[in-house]
Amino acid sequence: MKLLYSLTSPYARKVRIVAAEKRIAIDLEQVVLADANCTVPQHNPLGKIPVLIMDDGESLYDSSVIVDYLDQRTPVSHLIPQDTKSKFQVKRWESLADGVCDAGIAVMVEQRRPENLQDPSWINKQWSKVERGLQVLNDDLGQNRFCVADTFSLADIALVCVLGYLDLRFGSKLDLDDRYPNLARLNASLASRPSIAETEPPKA
Ligand SMILES: N[C@@H](CCC(=O)N[C@@H](CS)C(=O)NCC(=O)O)C(=O)O
Repeated sequence: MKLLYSLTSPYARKVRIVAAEKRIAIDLEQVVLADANCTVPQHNPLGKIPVLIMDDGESLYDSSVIVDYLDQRTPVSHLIPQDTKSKFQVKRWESLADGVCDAGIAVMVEQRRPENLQDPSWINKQWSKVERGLQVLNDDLGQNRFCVADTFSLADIALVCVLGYLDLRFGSKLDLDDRYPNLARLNASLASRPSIAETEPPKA
């Protein structure tokens, strides 16, 4: 199996962390989506990463499908709980964390356009999704040790990925420690876990 990814993609990082936690060996191929000859659209018509190319040439996307597949591939340390209630709590955390990523990326893309073409109301709308999403995640986490059912899961992984991405792109604008202290605490406590430390995005 081969994963098409980039070092800064939070969705691809989620897959890399899950593969490491599950001890599933995957070849990694870094891609540059902006390259004219980038092969991603041949494997994912949406032209997005991550894409997992299976040994028979079939491909899987998006990241939530890939992590579900990897989690079911081996019974070793399930990251998506078997119990239905916890399973859908974990999936909701993942959806919200990924949705916050989507909004953060939308802000970054807009801010990279020439200043006179940027739409401040679009930026504000997307940024308010980031802030509302983080607030709900922070409140849901409360003083708990992990996001769901007192156990390390895909929810914690998705959280670490969105926080890593927002830190990379927006740094102190996020004000994580003061505004979302519960998220900051869990993020710090997971930082030295090998699967997480080894996939940290490079500072721009
Ligand atoms: N929902 C998708 C999102 C994937 C995504 O947006 N990836 C970004 C890179 S971080 C991308 O490929 N962007 C290129 C594009 O949107 O054309 C997933 O979870 O895999």
